[in-house]
Amino acid sequence: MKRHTILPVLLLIVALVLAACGGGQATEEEAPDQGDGQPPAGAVDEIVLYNWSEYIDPEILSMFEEETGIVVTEDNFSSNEELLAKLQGGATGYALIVPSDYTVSIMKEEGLLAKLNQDNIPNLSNLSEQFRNVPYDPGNEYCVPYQWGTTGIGYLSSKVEEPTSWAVLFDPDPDAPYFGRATMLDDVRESFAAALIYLGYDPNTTNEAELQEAKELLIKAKSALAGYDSDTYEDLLASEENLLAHGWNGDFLFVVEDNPDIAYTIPQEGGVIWVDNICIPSSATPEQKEAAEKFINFLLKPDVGALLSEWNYYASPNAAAEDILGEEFLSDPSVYPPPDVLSRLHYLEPVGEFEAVYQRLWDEVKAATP
Ligand code: N2P
Repeated sequence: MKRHTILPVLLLIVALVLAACGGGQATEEEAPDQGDGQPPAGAVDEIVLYNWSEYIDPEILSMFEEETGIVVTEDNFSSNEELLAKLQGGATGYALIVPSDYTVSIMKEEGLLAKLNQDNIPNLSNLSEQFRNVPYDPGNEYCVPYQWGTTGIGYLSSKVEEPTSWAVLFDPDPDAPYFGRATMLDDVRESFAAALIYLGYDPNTTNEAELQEAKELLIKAKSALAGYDSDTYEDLLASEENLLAHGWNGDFLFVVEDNPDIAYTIPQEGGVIWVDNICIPSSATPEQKEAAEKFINFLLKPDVGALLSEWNYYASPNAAAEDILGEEFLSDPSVYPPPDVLSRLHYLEPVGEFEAVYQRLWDEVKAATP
């Protein structure tokens, strides 16, 4: 073979070997034209992320801006229903949103999500296998799993005995120290799920009689509640204004630093498990979508995925990030529930027409005097 024919063949062999070596390993690929600190001409230089409160390390936004020149600003919601209503109402301007599993299904059905251009998201390969094929979005056609976690009870361990049953909320003892100093999530599906699970019913039930029973229980629980809260309940525990709260695991773990007395548990009857996802609304412009895909690809870098979970104390769907997170994090049972706990957890699912029934009953709960 002549020299000029050998070279391309050699290059091909090197390329094939490199490709083979890279198989199954963590990658940190960059989508086209990323990394020069400047958005390309005609591209947007600012996008809005519509997210749950305190759900991203601000450092991640700064790092992304430094790398791409794109500023990510945040707007916050407190529940899936608030996010859904906002999009259903025709809100524009959001490039990224973070719905939970069951809400992804609803949004897909209602045409509220844009399909991802996976060519712009090569770091998708860093996701763990199980998160490449979630039932509500097989193949990550619309969304990328962001964090996952559980819903249970946080409490001050030196003042309250470990709550082993949801009875602490649904059959509250007026003499208990937490009576009047407890909160429940201001979240229709989560609060109904807690009551339905306590009753031994399916948290996705569409049986009116079961829902009525759950409603009565939620009203009864109000006598022990200081209020409903999904945004500051962990701070109210940390300051010891409250002693017990229904909430999300990572939010409690986040404030252990401020008050080491805070503990988290999932009652014996079970709890909720959820996966939050980062997606692009169909109302995003092509330029916003391109910037949003850059951001999603950035989040999927192993080190960025690790930063996200380290800051949030939520479990990572990113296998490459988990390699960095290390054993201590991965073996924390409050973050990664052990198999016996996992077997008692339920995913929320869309309930179709019944969403309106849940909402009506929830409005009645909120308006009721216990
Ligand atoms: C973060 C809230 C977690 C979202 N503050 C629960 N789906």
